[in-house]
Amino acid sequence: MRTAWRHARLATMDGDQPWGWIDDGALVVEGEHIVWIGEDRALSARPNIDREVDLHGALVTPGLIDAHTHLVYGGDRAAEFEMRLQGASYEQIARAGGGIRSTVTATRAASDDVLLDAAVQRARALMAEGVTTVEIKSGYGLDAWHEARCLRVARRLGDALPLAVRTTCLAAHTLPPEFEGRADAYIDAVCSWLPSLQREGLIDAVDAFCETIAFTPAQTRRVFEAARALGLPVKLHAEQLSDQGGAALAAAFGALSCDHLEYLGEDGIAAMARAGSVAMLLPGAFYFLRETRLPPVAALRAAGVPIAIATDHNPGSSPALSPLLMLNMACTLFRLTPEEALRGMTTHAARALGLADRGRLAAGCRADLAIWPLAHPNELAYWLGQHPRPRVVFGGQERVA
Ligand code: DI6
Ligand code: FE
Repeated sequence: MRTAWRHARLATMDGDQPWGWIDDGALVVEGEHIVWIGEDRALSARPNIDREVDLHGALVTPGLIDAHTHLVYGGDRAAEFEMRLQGASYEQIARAGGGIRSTVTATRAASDDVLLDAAVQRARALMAEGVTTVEIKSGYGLDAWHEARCLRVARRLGDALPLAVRTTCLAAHTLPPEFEGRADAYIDAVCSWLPSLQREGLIDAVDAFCETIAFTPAQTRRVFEAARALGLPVKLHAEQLSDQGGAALAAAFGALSCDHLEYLGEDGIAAMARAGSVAMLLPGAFYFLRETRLPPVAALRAAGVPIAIATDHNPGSSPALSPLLMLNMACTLFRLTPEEALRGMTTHAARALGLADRGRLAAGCRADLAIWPLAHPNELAYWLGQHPRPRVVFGGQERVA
């Protein structure tokens, strides 16, 4: 079955032209993939089209990719938000045993179905704004049983929804209370869980939180060595609250991405450029924690490091479920151009997940499409507080989000 989607204004995000623009374009989809894309007038020469859909000039982009989320967790942290407004800092709350640990308690107490239902609601909000692929990290279980359980919930979410799910093990997120004062022993435990998690098909990548309130570079390195021994790619929460040299360490392991990066220095940028790691900027966390130190966008651009944008959805530092709001914040707070922001949630986000078959509209790529009621793609980063609702096509199938 070959379907031609005709008369679209295509922001392919492929190639070097602005937006990869095609003014009156068409795509031919067979199964889950795009088999042809080009000017609509060149389509008439194509034989064997079974079905035609006229898009009447609608804007089509690649489906959005939210490549950094913590979507599976129990409870919320609204009370902690209130404490921060009464003067406590994110770090103070974490050091006092709140923060991530309070979400660990709530997550361990929640049943699989409760975790799944909540994650499905969140994922539907992302899909309603055009997300077709999401990355989901563990990191609120923090023991072998609960980490595996949260990753299984993430996999079940991918079965329950048309959305594609990639999973990342973030067991090295914070020290669980059982290991108080024994961080190295906890890292030993994390390394020992990875083989069975991989055997069960639960992890596509391995992440860690390298920070004064979490794990040291030496501990992070041990997690990365265990990942490398299994052939698993790594990524890192790096330089979010201070410069630990985490990005350079991750780059030395060929990291797919280094994420947050407000405190990234020149050595880290050079190491990322050499390794081809993506800089994953997370404006939701920057905003919600009222950070003032900006990620070094100009230096990243100058070094040719690809920049990606994600929601970082999590209950503590970014309870955001609007990818389009993140595009706006990437522009207003980090001064990305609207086109850079969209590349950050398409082409570069795909690269941050190690996926070559999506994030742009090209022959051979998945037919993951967002069809927008908008005149120009710069509007994706423009509207604030009320967002356009796209029609969404997941691997060739249009589904109501
Ligand atoms: N950095 C973050 O912004 C999230 N995790 C991390 O390592 C926050 C997680 C949380 O506060 O629950
Ligand atoms: Fe995160």
